[in-house]
Amino acid sequence: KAVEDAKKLAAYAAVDYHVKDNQTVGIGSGSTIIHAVKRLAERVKAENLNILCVPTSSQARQLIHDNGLTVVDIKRHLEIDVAIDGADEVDSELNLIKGGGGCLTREKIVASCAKSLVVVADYRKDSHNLGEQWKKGIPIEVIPMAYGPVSNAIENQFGGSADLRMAVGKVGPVLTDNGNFLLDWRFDELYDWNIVNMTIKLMPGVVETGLFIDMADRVYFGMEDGTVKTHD
Ligand code: DER
Repeated sequence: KAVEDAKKLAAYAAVDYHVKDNQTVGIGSGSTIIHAVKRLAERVKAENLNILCVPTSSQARQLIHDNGLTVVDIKRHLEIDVAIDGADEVDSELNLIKGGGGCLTREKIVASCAKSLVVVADYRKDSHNLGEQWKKGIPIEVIPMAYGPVSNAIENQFGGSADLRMAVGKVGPVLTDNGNFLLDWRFDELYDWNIVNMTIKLMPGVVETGLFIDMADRVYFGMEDGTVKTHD
């Protein structure tokens, strides 16, 4: 309950502060964003706002549609005013681990096209260093054929273990919206995440990493005591 309330607090604060009339808004994936979309729909209705929404996943597309908001395709809306998204963990430099929901590639694409990226999260994501609270590793999207070589390359270069993400509702590995596999790399020491991100990105077969380095402009944390903490 406390966590859900915290997600809602962060989401409402972000939408109320950042969304203005006649904007194109990138909509992230996960559970916190659900509150943001509900708040956005409330404001659109109450204030008769003209808002276009760019989804970052099939979940986001459905969420936008189910809330009566307008879905648009990024290829015709390259200028995104603000992207609002969740995160699995945030460090003191606003580096993010994303991809717990498996949507990191489209999330990063939309975020890269946005004038600003605003993250909404509950207090469990507020860390000093990556890995303090998020123990499921850094998600990496790979083309299916490459999951073995990439897992090997990461483990040989950086240690830890990079494991294929298996589906729950279906036998076999998770398939992303792009038809790819996901590795979750559980690292066991701290690194210069910018170097790690660039190194892994260059490994043949890697589509995208869940390391969002120097991308977030502001994070809204919903706190346990009912306050909202922002970090720029
Ligand atoms: O997968 C992602 O990056 C999502 O943004 C997700 O991890 C955030 O999840 P939550 O809002 O359900 O915590």
